[in-house]
Amino acid sequence: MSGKIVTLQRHIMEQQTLHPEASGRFTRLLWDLTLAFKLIAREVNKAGLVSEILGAAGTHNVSGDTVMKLDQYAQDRIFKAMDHGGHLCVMASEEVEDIIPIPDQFPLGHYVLLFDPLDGSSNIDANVSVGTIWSIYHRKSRGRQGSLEDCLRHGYEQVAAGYVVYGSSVMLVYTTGHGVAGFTLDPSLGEFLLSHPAIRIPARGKIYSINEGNALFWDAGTQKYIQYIKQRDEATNRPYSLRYIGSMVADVHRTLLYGGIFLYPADCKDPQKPKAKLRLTYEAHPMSMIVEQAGGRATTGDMRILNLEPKSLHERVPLAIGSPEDVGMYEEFFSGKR
Ligand code: P6P
Repeated sequence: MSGKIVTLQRHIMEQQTLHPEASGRFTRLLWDLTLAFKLIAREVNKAGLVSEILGAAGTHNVSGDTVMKLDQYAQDRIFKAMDHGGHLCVMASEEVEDIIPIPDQFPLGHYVLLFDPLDGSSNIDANVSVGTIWSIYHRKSRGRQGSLEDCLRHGYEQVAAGYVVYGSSVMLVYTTGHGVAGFTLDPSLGEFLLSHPAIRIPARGKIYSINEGNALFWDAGTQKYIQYIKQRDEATNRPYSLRYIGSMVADVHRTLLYGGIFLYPADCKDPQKPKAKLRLTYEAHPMSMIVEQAGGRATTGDMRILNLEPKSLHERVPLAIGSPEDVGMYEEFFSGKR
């Protein structure tokens, strides 16, 4: 292992050389985004103190400041880090109904930022890992301000995607289309240091991750698949183990590193109207770019996630993501071939 210490900033600069057309604006965009992540990490780590000692969100702490809910804080931090840098023409957030224009007093840029500021935040009071997920696109619209058209894109148009998982350590994982790298925050330096230079997902895993509490509402193919991987068969390396955190960033991060499959299928209580939960724009697209760049796959069951183009900002989609052999087998069950 070379003793070379690579900071995220240095890695981003190196990635820039892989994009001859890059002007440095993209690099500075990522640097500004990284500052927001460090500030969010600091607050998330204090969360227990805030809710137990300084008062729960929505109250006032000892210094009289209003204690923001952490997802509001994360939303606010990212907006304030990104609204003035001149990199973006528009933003959109899982926390905000409509697109977020760049304030008139600030310059506009060439990129579009879509993000989920704090995914899994309902777990925060139990000190369960939560995360931030983000996607970057080139703008598509002409004219001054960006528009909804810039935000409703096929997943394969993403220029970059990444997540930060605020867990036992704070890790940032991202791709610009040339593989996947992981960085661990060194709080003493305030720097993300390269800890996983080239993440590759195992071809097949032994872990499945799904909310079994919804089992009665899954489609027949999903039911059959889950039953299959739970049966004992040493020759085919079964049964799989179940791991489910209930925070997508943490569940997908484990799947990326250990292999296996994460699934959030549609709720088919009403077979005529299947209901999905995860957001295409803010969760499925970015995570799918990352996992595909690491050699994995991501599907609705019968469509590649990155081929989908949302009709609305908060569109939801069923998702199966992870090791290529596991996702491929799931698709066979989903389609009824097995
Ligand atoms: P359930 C968190 O609220 C989230 O959007 C994802 O992070 C997570 O995978 C999913 O919902 C958990 O949903 O229904 O299992 O609690």
